[in-house]
Amino acid sequence: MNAMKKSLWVAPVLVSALAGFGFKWTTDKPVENTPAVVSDAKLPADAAKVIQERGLKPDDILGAVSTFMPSGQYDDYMMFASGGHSGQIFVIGLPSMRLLRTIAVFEAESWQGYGFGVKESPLVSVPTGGDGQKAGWADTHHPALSETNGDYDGQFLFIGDKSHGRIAVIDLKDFETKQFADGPLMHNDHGGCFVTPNTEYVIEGAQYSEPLGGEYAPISQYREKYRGLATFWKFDRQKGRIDVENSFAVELPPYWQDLADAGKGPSEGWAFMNSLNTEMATGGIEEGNPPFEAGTAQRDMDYMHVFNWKKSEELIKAGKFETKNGFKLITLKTAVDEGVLYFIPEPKSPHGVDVTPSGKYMVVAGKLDPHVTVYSFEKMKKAIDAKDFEGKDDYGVPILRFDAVKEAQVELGLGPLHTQFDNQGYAYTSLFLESAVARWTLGDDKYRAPEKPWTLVSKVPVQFNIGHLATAEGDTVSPDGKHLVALNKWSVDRFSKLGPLLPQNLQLVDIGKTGDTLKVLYDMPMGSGEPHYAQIIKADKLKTWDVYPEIGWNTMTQSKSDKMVTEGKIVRNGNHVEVYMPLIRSHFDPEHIEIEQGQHVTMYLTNLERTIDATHGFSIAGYNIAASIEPGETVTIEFTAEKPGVYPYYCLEFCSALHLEMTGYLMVKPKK
Ligand code: K7E
Ligand code: CUA
Repeated sequence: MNAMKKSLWVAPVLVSALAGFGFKWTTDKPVENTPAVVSDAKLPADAAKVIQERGLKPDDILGAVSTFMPSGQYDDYMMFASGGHSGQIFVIGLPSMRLLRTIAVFEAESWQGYGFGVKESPLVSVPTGGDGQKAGWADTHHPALSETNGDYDGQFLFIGDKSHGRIAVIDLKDFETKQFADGPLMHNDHGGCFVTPNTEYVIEGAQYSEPLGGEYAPISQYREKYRGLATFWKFDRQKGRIDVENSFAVELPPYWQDLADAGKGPSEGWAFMNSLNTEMATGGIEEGNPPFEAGTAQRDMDYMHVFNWKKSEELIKAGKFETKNGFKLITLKTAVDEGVLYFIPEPKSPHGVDVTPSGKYMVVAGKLDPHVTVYSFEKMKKAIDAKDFEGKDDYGVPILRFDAVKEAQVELGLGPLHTQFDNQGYAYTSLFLESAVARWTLGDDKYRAPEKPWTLVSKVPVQFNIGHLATAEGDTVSPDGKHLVALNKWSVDRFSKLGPLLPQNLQLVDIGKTGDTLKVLYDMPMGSGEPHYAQIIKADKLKTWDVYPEIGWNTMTQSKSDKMVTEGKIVRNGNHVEVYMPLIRSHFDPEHIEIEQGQHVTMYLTNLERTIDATHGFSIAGYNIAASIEPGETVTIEFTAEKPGVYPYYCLEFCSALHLEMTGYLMVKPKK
């Protein structure tokens, strides 16, 4: 195609695309007019040149203008994506797909001064003073924003660590991690975390069954000694912390519990959790057994676990629990006897379970089944009340009849995993094997798509092998539609050559229109960790602080610290040296700290700045200390001065023209 012809179609598309975004034209000629329209519109001539040189197609231009944010303009939505085995959380603006921040969660991160000596943090794994020790790692999968009445409220964020079975709590006032809740019964989790509609509980499902509480049992005793688990972490919103004392777990058969979702609306008070490996395969290819991948895929059906968590809560209040490793545990027997646990057959090697916005239906995707299966909560409830069971599993858990509770099955394609929703009556399911997103219609009354209910409407290919997907507020009671992000596992050939380890590819998909109109707008390489799930919140719901409310702020108590000073001082008390140090552009006070080898040092550093973004850093290289002290913050650093010598300390953030001069000396006199 020659350049002239290209500009013939490029120009009107660009014009209409721009017009759709409220672009004001300076030309008085009709915009459809002709190839010359681009220059008539006083677009820089260079823009048309770029379009031609790159051979941009209409959809490319639409993608570009849809996602471009001029400097200083804010994104409408914020996406919180898990970091996979980077252990962190990524904050991404939508529609620009700009990475705005990483939140250090489970792993040390020196820019945030996280894990390198600052005491105001749940992460204390990197010792200071010595040669340092390896920080731990984590595998974050599912972030969960706090909810009020089933809608994101923008206050807190939780995330699960699959590798250690932990949940972290992040306060969205300052985007800092405040707490790890580490369950004492299991070494791993996966189906976590998901919150109940008013964030009463953060739900965490275990994955790989094991003897509870860290006990030992040979694999030959799998059926008797190994167990699954669901943990309900009680959240104290006032304190902004998980209340471990009032949390509890439910003992489960040794199936591999997977993702969960909390009921809402009519299903509030209930929770739904998938499982796989109801075969109870124990692997061991080296001994001639079928490998896990085959052993776990023999049965056509696994079991959705249906929990009545409100009733479980009552059992806890009534004392009907055991205590194991100091943690409240509802035994499997109690769960069955008291009617807080039911099973529902679900095909086949299920992965995601997602409750529709109305709370009436649960959508399950089976990795090895081309359908999604939709269950009706009303039918479940009826079957439970009528004790309409097809039987019990080996552990006595009643199994509801599939046909009695199924509402619909929709054939979508290969390898369906996860489902999200919009405000037009559509559901979106990721198809891993097919590398596509399927749009299909809900037969729900909350939102109604124009097409027939429970039917596949369209698919859009994505690049490649999509895991989760996230739509704007798409797992709440009131999704926003507009944006969908496909979190693709493989990027293959999408980006420049980067060596054998490739980034994931996060693709923004326009879902704003009905019907067969899905379009990929933008590719965002994520070159740091592997996002699994993400949640997208309307940006104006976040009420984040610009600077800490008062000078001398303790970020763990979220209140003023009594350690803040405006003038530096050193207090010596025998072997203990306390340094009170204010920071302001561009000096530390004091600039000399003289101590003796072996003395114990506690430093209280306060950033006196009230200016937005006037962050200072503090580092002592030889002592493995790195802090970030944001405006108003007071941090505590503690170490024993084991190594003699002279250690310059300096500010890590380029805070002013004289930032290089923001320095001082720690002088550690050798012991005689
Ligand atoms: Cu499907 Cu951990 Cu939610 Cu990965 S999980 S994709
Ligand atoms: Cu303070 Cu650089």
